[in-house]
Amino acid sequence: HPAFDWEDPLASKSLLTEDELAISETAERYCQERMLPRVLEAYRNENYDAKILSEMGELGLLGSNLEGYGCAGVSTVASGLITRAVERVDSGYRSGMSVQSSLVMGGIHEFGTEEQKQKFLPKMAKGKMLGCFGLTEPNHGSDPGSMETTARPHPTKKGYLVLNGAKTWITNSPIANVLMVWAKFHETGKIRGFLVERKDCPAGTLETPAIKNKNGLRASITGMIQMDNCPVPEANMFPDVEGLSGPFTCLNSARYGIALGTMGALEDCIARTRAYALERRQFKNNPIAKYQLVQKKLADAVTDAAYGTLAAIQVGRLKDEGKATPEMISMIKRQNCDRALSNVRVLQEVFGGNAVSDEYGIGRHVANLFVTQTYEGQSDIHSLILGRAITGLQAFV
Ligand code: TGC
Ligand code: FAD
Repeated sequence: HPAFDWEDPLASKSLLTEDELAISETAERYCQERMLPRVLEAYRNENYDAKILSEMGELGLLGSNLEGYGCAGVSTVASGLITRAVERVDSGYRSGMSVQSSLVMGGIHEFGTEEQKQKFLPKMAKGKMLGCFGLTEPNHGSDPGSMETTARPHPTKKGYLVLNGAKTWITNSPIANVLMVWAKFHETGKIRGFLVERKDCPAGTLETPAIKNKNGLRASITGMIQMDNCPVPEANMFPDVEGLSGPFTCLNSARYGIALGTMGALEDCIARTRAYALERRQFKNNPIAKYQLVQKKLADAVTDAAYGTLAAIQVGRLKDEGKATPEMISMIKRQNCDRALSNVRVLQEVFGGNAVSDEYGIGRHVANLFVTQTYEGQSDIHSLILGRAITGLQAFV
């Protein structure tokens, strides 16, 4: 009978097409050869190298599942295999890519006018123009529907609106050329989406200070968006979408990417732990991998990585057939983030004191995976989304 493969225990590769396998290999090669050597320095010094996005653009990895406008048009599963390859190196690098690809390019592709698509997407696909997604505010995170940011007519300039308000914890905001900002529209009080171009904002109307000294996701760059009568042309507003379905549609894609992405981080921790446990010897010169308690930790982690991967592939297939529901995406985002975090916290124990050294990489993944469990809907919020779908009763308020 066939041999058991601890790196792909339930043969998930057998569910992939030849194209998907080739895309996954290209992404894994780039990430291991080009990204991995940079991550330790980036994480230590909180130093995000924006060149990474242009390198990914060269390889066609940005906005990869979008059709046209210089994008590759691959399957949802293939785009998830890219996020998995990136997150195997670091969740922060995956964050920078998810925001560019799923949230900003995905939003423009879904809701933009033809002119907006032509203007932004080809440059963004090459990583020559960088984007960020501003939904969360200092007083409104899990409940973005209560946001305070407003869009009102410009006091003097015809055809322009002004944005006022603040967004916080925004990945890529300090380096973004185009900022997708969600704000309440003056006439209706409904949430609308705006594409703010930094180059067109007069001094003092737009500030994007970095949030420094993070204790997770240090290889990504995070900041605020502060808008004080920030002008934006009416032509830069999404024409038809209003309400939370705009930002949440973008989030469906990004949350899918996180579900498969976090499996990459978990798999990297499994590989590192296995290698360490086979090498490290304690008590009668035995490798600690020989001890049952260590083996159980690996068995749990390998099982959760395999289950999480299969579930994400299934939801990706359904998404491409138009049969995925947002609740399915909540389920895999919540489960995969929770299981990845819970397992890596346990695997960390196998490294003993060495877990405390950043050279071993495991502590970095633990800190990062806490963030993945928190952003794009904290896990308890996804529990409530699922609970509402199961019972028909709303628990948020
Ligand atoms: P609710 O009544 O549930 O819905 C309001 C409107 O939105 C629609 N909708 C969706 N549409 C598409 N996809 C989804 N997943 C959708 N979920 C909801 C819904 O149909 C309705 O439409 P309409 O036309 O009837 O108005 O709204 P609520 O205010 O009760 O929402 C509650 C809750 C908890 C579900 C929601 O607010 C939530 O998910 N909160 C979590 C917030 C969140 O995820 N923030 C993410 C910020 S971005 C980010 O974190 C990026 S990190 C990126 C990185 O670095 O990788
Ligand atoms: P809160 O909403 O204050 O929640 C705090 C706790 O209370 C959570 O555990 C939550 O589950 C719980 N809670 C809240 N309401 C309920 C309830 N009704 N019932 C039960 N429990 C509840 N946002 C963006 O818009 N764009 C980005 O690019 C972005 N990038 C980010 C990058 C990083 C590094 C981080 C840390 C965050 C980022 N975020 C971004 C913000 C992120 O989406 C929010 O942090 C997240 O949605 C949670 O909101 P909050 O931090 O305000 O927590």
